[in-house]
Amino acid sequence: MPFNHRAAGAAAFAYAITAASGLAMPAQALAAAQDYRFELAAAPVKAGKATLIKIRLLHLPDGRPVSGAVILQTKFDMVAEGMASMTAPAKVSAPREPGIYQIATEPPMGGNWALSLSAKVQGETETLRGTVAVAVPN
Ligand SMILES: [Cu+2]
Repeated sequence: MPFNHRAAGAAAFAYAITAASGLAMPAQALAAAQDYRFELAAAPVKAGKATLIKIRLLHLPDGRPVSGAVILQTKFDMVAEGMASMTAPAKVSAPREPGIYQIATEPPMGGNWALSLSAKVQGETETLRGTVAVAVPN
């Protein structure tokens, strides 16, 4: 049945195009990432030494902290002060409080830093992304 075969192929192709452009995504999935926010829970203590940044992940519709998220990527830099090349390590360490994520770092200087994160939350298909302003004391 060559005709049916071709029709099925065309339909699959059309679906692939729509999915790639994002139009096939359910409205729920589009809203999901916007339902979350990363917030600073505790700032680093001092520049020039090993310190912890604590980040809280909030589910905005109910205001609850979200536990069990997997932090995929972190980036800690001074782009906000025009120092894009100044970065510091930002290593995820084991969480100790529900909904709080600990990032170990050692910023070489004080000032306005930004911590960018991406994370996966159970039950959400979209990857969450956020940037948190972090003031580092000298
Ligand atoms: Cu700097």
